[in-house]
Amino acid sequence: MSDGDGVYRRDVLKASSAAAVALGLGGGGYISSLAETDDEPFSQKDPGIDSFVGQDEVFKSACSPNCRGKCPLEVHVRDGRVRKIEPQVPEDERYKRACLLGLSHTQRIYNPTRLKYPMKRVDWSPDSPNPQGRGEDAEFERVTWDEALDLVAEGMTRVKDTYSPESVLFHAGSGNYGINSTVESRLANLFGGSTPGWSIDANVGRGFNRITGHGYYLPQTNESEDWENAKTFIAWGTDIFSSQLQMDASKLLDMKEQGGKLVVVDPVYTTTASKADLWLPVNPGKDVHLILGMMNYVLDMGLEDTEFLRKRTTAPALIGPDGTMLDAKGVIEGVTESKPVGVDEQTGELVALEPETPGSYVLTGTYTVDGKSYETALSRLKGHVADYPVEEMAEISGVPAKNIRKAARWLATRGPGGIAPSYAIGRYIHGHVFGQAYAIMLALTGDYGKHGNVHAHHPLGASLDTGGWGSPDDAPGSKTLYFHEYADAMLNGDPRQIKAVYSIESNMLGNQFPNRQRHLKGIENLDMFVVADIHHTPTVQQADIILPAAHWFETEDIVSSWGSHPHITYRHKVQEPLWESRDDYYMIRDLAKKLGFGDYFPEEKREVLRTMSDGDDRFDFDELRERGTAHLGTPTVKYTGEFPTPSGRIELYDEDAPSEKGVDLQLPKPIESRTAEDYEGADEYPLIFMQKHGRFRLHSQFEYQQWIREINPEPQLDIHPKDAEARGIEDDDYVRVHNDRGEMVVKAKLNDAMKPGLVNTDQGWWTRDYVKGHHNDLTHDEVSDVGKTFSFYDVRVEVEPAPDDIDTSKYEGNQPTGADASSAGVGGD
Ligand SMILES: Nc1nc2c(c(=O)[nH]1)N[C@H]1C(S)=C(S)[C@@H](COP(=O)(O)OP(=O)(O)OC[C@H]3O[C@@H](n4cnc5c(=O)[nH]c(N)nc54)[C@H](O)[C@@H]3O)O[C@H]1N2
Ligand SMILES: Nc1nc2c(c(=O)[nH]1)N[C@H]1C(S)=C(S)[C@@H](COP(=O)(O)OP(=O)(O)OC[C@H]3O[C@@H](n4cnc5c(=O)[nH]c(N)nc54)[C@H](O)[C@@H]3O)O[C@H]1N2
Ligand code: SF4
Ligand SMILES: [Mo]
Repeated sequence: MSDGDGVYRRDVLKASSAAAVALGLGGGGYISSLAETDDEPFSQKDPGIDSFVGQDEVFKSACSPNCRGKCPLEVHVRDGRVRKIEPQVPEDERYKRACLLGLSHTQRIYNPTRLKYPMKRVDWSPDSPNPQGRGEDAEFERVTWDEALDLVAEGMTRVKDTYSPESVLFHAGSGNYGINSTVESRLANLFGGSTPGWSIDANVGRGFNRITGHGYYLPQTNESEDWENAKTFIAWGTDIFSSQLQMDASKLLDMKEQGGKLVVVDPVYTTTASKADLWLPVNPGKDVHLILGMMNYVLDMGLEDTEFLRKRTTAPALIGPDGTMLDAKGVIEGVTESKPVGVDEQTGELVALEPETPGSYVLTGTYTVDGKSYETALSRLKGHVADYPVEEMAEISGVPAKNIRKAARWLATRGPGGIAPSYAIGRYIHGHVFGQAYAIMLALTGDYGKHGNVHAHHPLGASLDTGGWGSPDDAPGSKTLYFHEYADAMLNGDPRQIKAVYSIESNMLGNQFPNRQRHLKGIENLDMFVVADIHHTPTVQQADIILPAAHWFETEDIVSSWGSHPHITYRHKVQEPLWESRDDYYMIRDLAKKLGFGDYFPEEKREVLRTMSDGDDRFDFDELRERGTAHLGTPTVKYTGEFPTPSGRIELYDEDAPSEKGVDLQLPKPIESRTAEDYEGADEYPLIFMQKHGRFRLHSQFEYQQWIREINPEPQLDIHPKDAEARGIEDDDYVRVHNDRGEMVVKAKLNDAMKPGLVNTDQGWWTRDYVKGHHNDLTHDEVSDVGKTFSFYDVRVEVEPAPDDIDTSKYEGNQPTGADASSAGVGGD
């Protein structure tokens, strides 16, 4: 039953208005500590196991951190309090989902780390920023919303007048997939500020794009409901059962039940590897060697899909001695546009290669045209991969030769399938070369455009098309600043000086950015740092102005399912924002008013949601509100048409390829940085350090969740027993992990699933969770010319027993919340 407001009421016995929820109704350990009332403490019984049947108001909402879930939820409210969360059945029922994190929002919404009031650093003002007052010991005082936004507007205007409008950066992270980052961009465009470009997760996709025209983040792939049709699924550097656990992982099991083979390429024996038919334990950073070995085998054995190569790739295209492709324009009469040229097998004549056109084109060989010798792109590729024989690649990659052959044979001969890389390979600095290489490998095996094909470990999902709402026609517009440019922009004015930052949905100094100390220095150079967040994160602690954002259940929104299922979800407001927190929309609207752009932001957010929806003809706004989700009709099978490349075909040979570190990349060649054996610092820092995306947190969100802490109480360093023994380290010892940038102290966990030489600490922990330091004190912010992506895992460290005098008292005794949750007092209590 619906009340017409999209809110479902199931047998409401105790009808209670959601709006009536406020402090002190109920209570609980958390809320009573925050409520500043003398209400009776809430029953200590876990609210999750209460019986609710027939007593709840049920609201439709969504969980939306940057995982691949974006799970539609049903939120149960009783007596004015959120009691229980359940998965909501979306339009396509096969995508019903939710993990423990999403089901634990009862703990998040009443958590003591929530920010409660707008705050100002006591020694900061727009004309006297006192940057030295920032940091761990910064003190804050409560201000009204009006005062806070006045100060922000004044700070922005000052920076605009003193430097330029672009010196104000409107930053957004990946904390929430509602509309508010678009709302923030609208203000940025009106103001003429800087807006963020992503230098995270983009590496592999960039390489893939050079060959197929698709991809920036991971390229599109068939919807996961189709994965069961794969005959061979190579999960390449992805622990799907940890990082896509909510839904897509189960599709691998469906595939196995249908007889498909699961191959896992990972230096770690992960949960996903434990389900594999074949595990290839590659050495970190050697993926390009490995895939070149596989290509070598496929071409050597003649297993390539010749029909596909002729119809959809540039395999038959003639390449000249100087590396340029022969152009049909000027060579073949009547052709007026640039096109690659092939040779007809039957007639021996030159033909222009049209997209999506089969023909009896010659695939290999050398031809003379106008006295010059040309060879086909496939011949070039064959010649190239001949330099990467299987046995040699086995030696380098650490994968037995027979298993390299087996994986390649399965992929090439068992029918449709594919390679599903993750972002991990892109966390090595030249990871784009892998993107280039596997795009070509899947062209050899003909794995594009069919049921059962796979190109990434998650599909792209469905996003609301916000039209041009983020950039009004009459706005001066904004300038992109890539994440990897932030530190230099703040410190050195390169490529332009940044002096103020307004940040939403990001924990940039607590997890998002590598080389934390350098970014902290950058922040020191700002005149104003404004952070809006739900929780008191390490980034919030560095702010001059703190703006408390509403929890997701306290906002109305439309949630896109980036990287996930094919629906968008309507988020109904379950309760009013607690304390003085606010939906970011209203903060930005009021700030816009103070900056003179008030007319551009309607009073009510729903009006904006409606306007955006009206511009997207794939769904109806009112139906979406009523139903909760809308399937946007994305096609299940991808890559069925012409490729968006100059030739309309997959370009096996990249004529205009960039070169990097002196290596030209017309065809994929391994380039390494810190994983190379001869890397300069390899002796001093012999271990590769990664920070896996573990199942216990979503980046740094849910760090404070008590249920999770009970099973995963503190950060740890996964280290192979041999590496530990060589350093005199035993299980559960505290260790110092260090390199030339910084250090951290964590508990060691001996783990023989790790490849020796590789250590790991799951990302997502806040500074307060470490005994000392932070994982991003060890990472660097270098990017490659082509990949332009932070290489979080291309990092070397050394590990030693921690000094005797470290203070580990926060983890002594049985403290399920682990680190000192109660010290998060800045929220205003
Ligand atoms: N639970 C949970 N899920 C998440 C996230 C989260 O924080 N928590 N984050 C989300 C986001 S934004 C992202 S980008 C994705 C990330 O998801 P992934 O990209 O899958 O995650 P990673 O943890 O970086 O790495 C996956 C695997 O790569 C392996 N690996 C490391 N080095 C190498 C190598 O050199 N070669 C190969 N072949 N494998 C290697 C690791 O051992 C690991 O098992 O996950 C998303 N999902
Ligand atoms: N060392 C290392 N660092 C990494 C990675 C790694 O592999 N290794 N992975 C990187 C990757 S792939 C990614 S995608 C990034 C993710 O980095 P971030 O984008 O910073 O992601 P989160 O940690 O989820 O932080 C989001 C913040 O937004 C807040 N938030 C949530 N909803 C809202 C809202 O509605 N309004 C406001 N104002 N705030 C809100 C949350 O409370 C949280 O503090 O981290 C990167 N950092
Ligand atoms: S954290 Fe991700 S997988 Fe878990 S419930 Fe939320 S959206 Fe779904
Ligand atoms: Mo990510």
